[in-house]
Amino acid sequence: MPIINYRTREINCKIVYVGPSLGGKTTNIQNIHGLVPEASRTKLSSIDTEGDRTLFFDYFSMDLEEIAGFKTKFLIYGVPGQPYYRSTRKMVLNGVDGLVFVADSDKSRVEDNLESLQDLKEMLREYGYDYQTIPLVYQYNKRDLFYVTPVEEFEELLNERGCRSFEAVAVQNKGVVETFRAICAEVIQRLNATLAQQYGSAYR
Ligand SMILES: Nc1nc2c(ncn2[C@@H]2O[C@H](COP(=O)(O)OP(=O)(O)OP(=O)(O)O)[C@@H](O)[C@H]2O)c(=O)[nH]1
Ligand SMILES: [Mg+2]
Repeated sequence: MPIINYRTREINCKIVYVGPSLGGKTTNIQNIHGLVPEASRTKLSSIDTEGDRTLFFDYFSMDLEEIAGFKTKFLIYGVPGQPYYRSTRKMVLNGVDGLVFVADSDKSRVEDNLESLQDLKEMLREYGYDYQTIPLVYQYNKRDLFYVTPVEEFEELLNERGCRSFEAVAVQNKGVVETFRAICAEVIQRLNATLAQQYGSAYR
């Protein structure tokens, strides 16, 4: 559920990038951040160890146009993918409105993708969120590698809900915007439904 503040007429929607370590979450977020005009975004905060691994989490926020008279913001987060940082991941998932699962197409990482998805499902359950209905988009990243998991196999292994999915080469900024647009559209759709419910027929 997005945070809707009726007094200040503000809405915050939280989008979280999840997936195995080194799959490309931070790369996606850096690229999106670079595309948003400076005036409508905060700085990107990222804390990495050596070797690109996120130590804490990635975060920035961006302003959207008003929706139904509400100032609307997207808060974009990337979790640390390493198994060791589960408590940070769980904290970041609190209040999530939309998820992007960035899978690593490297053939040798099939198990890591599966483990990461399992871990996500467990954390959502611990919060009482419904994995079957939460807005979710898949990104099959690193399609530039030689030995990749075929898309059909990913669809079967990971995408049991039949969510929208995108192939990507995040280092070349391919598929990054398409993925982001898709999750934004799903989150906005959900938000509109929520507002319509609360305002009834007065809301268009
Ligand atoms: N070949 C290739 N490398 C990529 C691609 N996307 C990201 N990488 C590289 O993969 C490494 C890890 O990328 P990150 O974006 O830091 O991965 P992450 O998912 O944030 O990793 P954690 O923070 O540990 O969870 C970096 O060296 C990237 O340059 C891609 O599409 N193709
Ligand atoms: Mg990272």
